[in-house]
Amino acid sequence: MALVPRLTLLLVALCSLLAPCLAANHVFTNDFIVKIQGGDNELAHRVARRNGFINRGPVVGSADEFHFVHNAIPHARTKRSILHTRKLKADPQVHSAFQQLGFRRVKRGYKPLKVENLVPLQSIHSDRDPTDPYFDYQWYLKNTGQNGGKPRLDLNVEAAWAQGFTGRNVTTAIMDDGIDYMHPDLRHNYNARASWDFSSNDPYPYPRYTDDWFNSHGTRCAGEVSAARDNGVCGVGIAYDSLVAGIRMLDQPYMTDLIEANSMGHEPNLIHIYSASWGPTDDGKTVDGPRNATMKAIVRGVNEGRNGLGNIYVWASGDGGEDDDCNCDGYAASMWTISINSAINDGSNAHYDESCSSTLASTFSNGAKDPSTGVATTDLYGKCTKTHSGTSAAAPEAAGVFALALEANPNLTWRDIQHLTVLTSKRNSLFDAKHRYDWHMNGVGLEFNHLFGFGVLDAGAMVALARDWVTVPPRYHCQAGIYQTPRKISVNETIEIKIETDACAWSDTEVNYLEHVQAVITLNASRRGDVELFIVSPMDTKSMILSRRPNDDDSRDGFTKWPFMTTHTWAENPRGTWRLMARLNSETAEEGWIKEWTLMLHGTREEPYAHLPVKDPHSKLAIVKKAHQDKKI
Ligand SMILES: *[C@@H]1O[C@H](CO)[C@@H](O)[C@H](O)[C@H]1NC(C)=O
Ligand SMILES: *[C@@H]1O[C@H](CO)[C@@H](O)[C@H](O)[C@H]1NC(C)=O
Ligand SMILES: *[C@@H]1O[C@H](CO)[C@@H](O)[C@H](O)[C@H]1NC(C)=O
Ligand SMILES: *[C@@H]1O[C@H](CO)[C@@H](O)[C@H](O)[C@H]1NC(C)=O
Ligand SMILES: *[C@@H]1O[C@H](CO)[C@@H](O)[C@H](O)[C@H]1NC(C)=O
Ligand SMILES: [Ca+2]
Ligand SMILES: [Ca+2]
Repeated sequence: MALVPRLTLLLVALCSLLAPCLAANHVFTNDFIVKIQGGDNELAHRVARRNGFINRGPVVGSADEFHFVHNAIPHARTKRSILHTRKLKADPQVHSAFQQLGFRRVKRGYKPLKVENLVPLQSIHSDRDPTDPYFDYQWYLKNTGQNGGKPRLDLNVEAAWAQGFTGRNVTTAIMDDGIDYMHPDLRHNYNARASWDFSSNDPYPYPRYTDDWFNSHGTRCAGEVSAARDNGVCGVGIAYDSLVAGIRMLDQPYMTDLIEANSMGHEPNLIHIYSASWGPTDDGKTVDGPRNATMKAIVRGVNEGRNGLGNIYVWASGDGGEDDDCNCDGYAASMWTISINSAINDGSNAHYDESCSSTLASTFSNGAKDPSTGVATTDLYGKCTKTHSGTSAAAPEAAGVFALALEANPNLTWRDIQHLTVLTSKRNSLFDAKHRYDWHMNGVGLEFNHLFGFGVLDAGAMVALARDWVTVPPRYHCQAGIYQTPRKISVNETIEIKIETDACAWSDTEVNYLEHVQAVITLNASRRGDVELFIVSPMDTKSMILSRRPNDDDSRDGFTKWPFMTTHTWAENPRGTWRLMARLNSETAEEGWIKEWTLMLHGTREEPYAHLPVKDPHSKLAIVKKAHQDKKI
């Protein structure tokens, strides 16, 4: 498998593109990544001490890079500390020293909703329902139509519990603003060994108090995954016998690459799933993603974490609403994260939902107005809430469902989890409130939607298929083609560029069954936000890889080797002609240039589901297998 070189290539691509966004308004922190010749921790301590620094230890996943801090430098300043850096670099044992930039990462949907006169619910207890007082408010677990919701539009968790799976021995890390680990609904499921506080460098990721309870986000997410059952407190977690770890990393003045990398690489053999409900600012004009060290940590997590099976990174797709596009968020758009959008209790998308072709599936979150349709879960200081919200609330639900699947089959790899998600998510009654994005069928019969990915997670179906699962064949990375002649884009005219590919047939990176597809694109435009991009697969599946972003008025940076990703062509055969379509959607005259398009195909050479038994002839598995059989010969 030619894994390493290709991954490195993508790494370089993503980082070089970030250079432009780092050009303006720098903030420099008191954190340095220092590379030490022949690095060991003892030597690093000595080097740090003789230069007036403290060595905080090795950078996760690196043998010779260390995290240094200096006592005399403020946490954030606008100037580079040239003298300190120069002193370090003059040390004969120091190979390189980089002062860490500070940047913004925001929680998704932390804003508390006003709670007014919650309507008391009718009791819906059946014998097997949990007895927890808030269970009736957890419509996303069991939707009986309470508060105007659609009956059976839920995560179907009771069907997974009924098969005996409750998340035992699976740990989910909540990367956030801390966890109230003394909460009576969480403390018995708290995994202290796998927890850490990167915001203040200690083992206790307890949330910092503020009057407005701003730091309640992580605690609320934790309860969705792992609140205890039948204990008379709050509600119940989706995987109520699983463990949660707290990784506190959002509560310091600025984010750094080091904090993100250390968080995403923390205890990768103790932690199975990492859940993130934050990202670059959702202002509809930011284009940003993981920096160098973080990218390395993610790649290492999926390749080496969980003793080689790969960590599962679950990502909230974003709260920027229809004016943002989650393919401009390098975390959500990554192949190595599972990006989760949300639907509300009637099946429509929430007003804050972003759309993009990299979203894999959806769970549930709060609706626009009715406070009793929020997400009920644990809250700070032993309390409960009914109003957790945003795609923030959606990502931990997915983490909980994946914890159930991992208990059902601990051998699942990070890719198996994505395949299971594709095959068991349901359209149910999800729809676009504004009727812009319909459901479409891809070339092998899988239904997808630009807002919801492959639909809403179904815990019962996922666990059942996980039990029978046979690990998918090896993954290959095929660079299918590269287009490099500048092409002008104008208003009211769609240009089309073609790449014809044999998908690396007869080479050692042949891909016959797709997983992710990336269109790595360099372009500029007089107004970046007016550019719309689509790719069409040889099986005629059209993905919108960039939608119009009215607030993005960039005219300088454009996109530099940005990896736009689509999941919509999953399981298709990639051989044939791929088309890239570009246009500027504007009232006024604009112009732009597509400068480069590299088509990257990721998937398997062998049929991925050949060894799986088909139990239900109407299942998506049956449909895809039949499509694969029909296309053979
Ligand atoms: C990030 O990685 C790229 C490619 O390896 C390198 O050119 C660049 O200098 C790195 N940036 C930092 C800040 O280390
Ligand atoms: C639970 O997980 C630990 C660590 O991954 C493992 O060593 C142990 O065997 C597991 N126990 C069970 C009962 O699966
Ligand atoms: C996991 O893999 C091991 C070794 O390949 C095998 O013995 C075990 O039965 C598998 N467990 C499940 C649940 O598939
Ligand atoms: C975009 O690139 C083209 C070709 O390199 C150049 O002529 C044009 O001035 C650039 N436009 C903008 C808006 O930067
Ligand atoms: C593009 O077409 C729309 C609708 O036909 C029109 O209103 C707009 O003025 C056109 N834009 C330009 C720059 O010609
Ligand atoms: Ca409880
Ligand atoms: Ca966003």
